Amino acid sequence: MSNKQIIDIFNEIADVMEILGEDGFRVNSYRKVARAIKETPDDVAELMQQDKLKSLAGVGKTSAEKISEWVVSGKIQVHQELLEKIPNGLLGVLKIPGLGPKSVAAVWKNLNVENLDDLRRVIDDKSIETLQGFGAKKSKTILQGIEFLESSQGRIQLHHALAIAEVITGWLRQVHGLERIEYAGSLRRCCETIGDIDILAEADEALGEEIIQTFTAIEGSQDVLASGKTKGSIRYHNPSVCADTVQVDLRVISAESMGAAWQYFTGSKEHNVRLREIASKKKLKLNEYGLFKGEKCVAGKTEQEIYKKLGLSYVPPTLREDRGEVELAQKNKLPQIIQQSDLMGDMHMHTTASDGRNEILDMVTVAQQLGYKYINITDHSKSSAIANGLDETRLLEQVEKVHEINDSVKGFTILAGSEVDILADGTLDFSNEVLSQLDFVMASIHSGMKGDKKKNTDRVLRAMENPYVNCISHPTGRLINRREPMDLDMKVIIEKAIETQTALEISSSPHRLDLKDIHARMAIEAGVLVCINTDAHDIHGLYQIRYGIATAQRGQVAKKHVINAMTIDKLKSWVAEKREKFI
Ligand code: DGT
Ligand code: CA
Ligand code: CA
Ligand code: ZN
Repeated sequence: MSNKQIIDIFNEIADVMEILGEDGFRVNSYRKVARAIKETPDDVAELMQQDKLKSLAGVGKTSAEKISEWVVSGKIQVHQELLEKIPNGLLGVLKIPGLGPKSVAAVWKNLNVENLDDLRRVIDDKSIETLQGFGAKKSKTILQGIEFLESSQGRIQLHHALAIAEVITGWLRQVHGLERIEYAGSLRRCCETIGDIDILAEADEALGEEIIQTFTAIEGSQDVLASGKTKGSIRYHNPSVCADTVQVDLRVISAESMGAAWQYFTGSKEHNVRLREIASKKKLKLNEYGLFKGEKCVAGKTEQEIYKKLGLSYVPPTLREDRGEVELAQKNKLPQIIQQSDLMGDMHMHTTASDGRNEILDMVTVAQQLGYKYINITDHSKSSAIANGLDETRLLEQVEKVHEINDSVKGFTILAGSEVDILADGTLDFSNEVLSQLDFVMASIHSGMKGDKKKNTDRVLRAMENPYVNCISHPTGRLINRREPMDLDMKVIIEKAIETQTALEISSSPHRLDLKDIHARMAIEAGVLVCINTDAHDIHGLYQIRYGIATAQRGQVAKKHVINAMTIDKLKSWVAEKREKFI
């Protein structure tokens, strides 16, 4: 059982209650609990055992009882009873973007719509348009929503969203008079997946229509969902850019409001709610047009002046999730989050020796362009046979080669490492004698991830106990939108990481982002060092470090928490220390 299941159940309870027209306050209390569970790195089953459920925001006695009921029985009676009250297929109708519980209730009660097929039927025969608030336009949007739901899995990965956003902003720059163009929403906050892409264009109001028309005419604009003077919205799909289909919203904003709009549309919604509360305590009003005292706009041109007038230090977008950043900003105590320029090296990458596509020297060249002072070469070990993993002989040959190349490159260090497989019992693919010849060892699980929590966790613990293992790479093994994380006891792993002086990786691969933000935060708060790496398989992969940095920032990671932000000398003595302590 995982937190995700209980989050879904609580949200479903709220949705069904809303469809049934129940009290909004109670509906929201369920949503709050779902959100609190989503935000916590802790396992709810464990929180229950430790009698700590009520430490979650919004969880009182009743919700705690419901969570316990689920942990014990795998069910919640209220949930079951609610599901009895609506047709099965109605939950599918609820998943359509833009169709909230109130609309679902309307089509169900008035037109007997019980599932997606029924919904299609009332759209086709236009009977939906007879309902109050459901014109031809809304009907069309719903139909597109159904198609969208059927054609894509919904949220797309960060790097795909970024690729699309870059093409669109590039296209829009052709409009003469457009001053500035920026990303907002979850893309700017660098969330791991993106629901829709939000873009803001700063321009004179008179240019609005031209900008929106240019936007909706872009190649790949499959459907125009909205097209007005200041706002346009399209469904974008262009296979030559990316296989995903995604909604893109563009808003044209005047210079006076640009900061306010950028702040508002960057979100998150939860962060914005907190800001508006602070504004109202100061007898001010905050919206997407500016910060107002009565009718007078007191800030709006820049985000900085808005935060300042609210008495907050500027909150970087990656922190805007209402995870404590507002309180810290009030006290001027925001963490100095890690920047890409703080990194001194990348500790995880592959070359042609295993499944990489470039040579060691190619990787060095790009690493130097990125401003690094060192890299660690980590090809796969022999158990990863499909990845052409190195056996002992090939590894030791590579070590020699790395040392040779290292001697020929000035002012830069190439370390000889390995991404050694953690075997089923937690031992490693190479003997300690072989590992002792390496400079920095990354250890990973690549197979058998389905085991139970205890077994998985013990496997990682045992690997960390090896004196030569310096970092566990992509610790949970998840693949975003493709593979669930391994069931692991992250708390125990973190404790062992401290005890054994082992770092945990934040993999920058946009498919992984592993550790993820909340786990990274949990690790650094406990005192574990993290290592932000790309796991690059070619020179281009090295540039994906931006996603790892963003994930680390979202976890409030600072420079002092990052092993590869250390100088090479410090890094080497850190490795030596573990060996001295445990051999
Ligand atoms: P997404 O698209 O699901 O990945 O997530 P976002 O955060 O991009 O959400 P989106 O596109 O619905 O809205 C963009 C931002 O606009 C959001 O982060 C905050 C702001 N916003 C949207 N709706 C509301 C709202 O009802 N209240 C407040 N305070 N802000 C909102
Ligand atoms: Ca969005
Ligand atoms: Ca949006
Ligand atoms: Zn790797």
